[in-house]
Amino acid sequence: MFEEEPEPEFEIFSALLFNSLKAITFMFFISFAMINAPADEGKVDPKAEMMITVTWPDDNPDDVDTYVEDPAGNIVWYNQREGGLMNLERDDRGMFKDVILLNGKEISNPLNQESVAFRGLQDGEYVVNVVHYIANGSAPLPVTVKVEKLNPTVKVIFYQTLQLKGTGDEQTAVRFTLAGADVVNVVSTPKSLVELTRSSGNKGGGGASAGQGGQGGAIDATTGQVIPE
Ligand SMILES: [Ca+2]
Ligand SMILES: [Ca+2]
Repeated sequence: MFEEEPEPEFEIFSALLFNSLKAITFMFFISFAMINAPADEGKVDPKAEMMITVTWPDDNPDDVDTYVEDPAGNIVWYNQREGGLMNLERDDRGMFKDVILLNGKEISNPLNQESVAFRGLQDGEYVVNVVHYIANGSAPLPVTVKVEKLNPTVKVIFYQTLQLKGTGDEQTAVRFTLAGADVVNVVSTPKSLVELTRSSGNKGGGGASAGQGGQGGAIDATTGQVIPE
């Protein structure tokens, strides 16, 4: 009979332990849910060191192209989406193919945005150009270019809106030089990258992946069309 005395104490202890475990499990799931929620929304490459974002007004049918050159001379553009440590995440062509299927219904996505992510950084000068590949209206098109260095904290290096003046217009938004952790010499001295991709070597090649008619040859500055070689 007397041996049974310790039991209530043990029961209280085990009940406490069980409740604490429940609480810990609950808190674990809550924190896990909180960690997951923003990650789903942003879809930013978690390994990116730098991000260049080019946007133009929602629902605008114009096609703007982003060209970025790294210090080694690699250029990313719609026909060459990867180069060095850079990656053009998406070639936005205005309204073209901006349609998603939702419950069997076609919904058009108003967004006009292209972005280039850097998986790593290299010392030297980068050049960021935007090209008015296809213009539909007569008015200048406002195109906003944002350059961010993401680590260790987000630092906006450049944020400005340019006016593209029509099909074939190529503008240098910004040139900047990386020197270790520093960003120096942020300027916008024009440098054509379209010309470089169309001339020697023609890194773009056949153009099968892009389907935008980039078959090499020079680009006609007034029409924006590629002149066949
Ligand atoms: Ca484009
Ligand atoms: Ca679009």
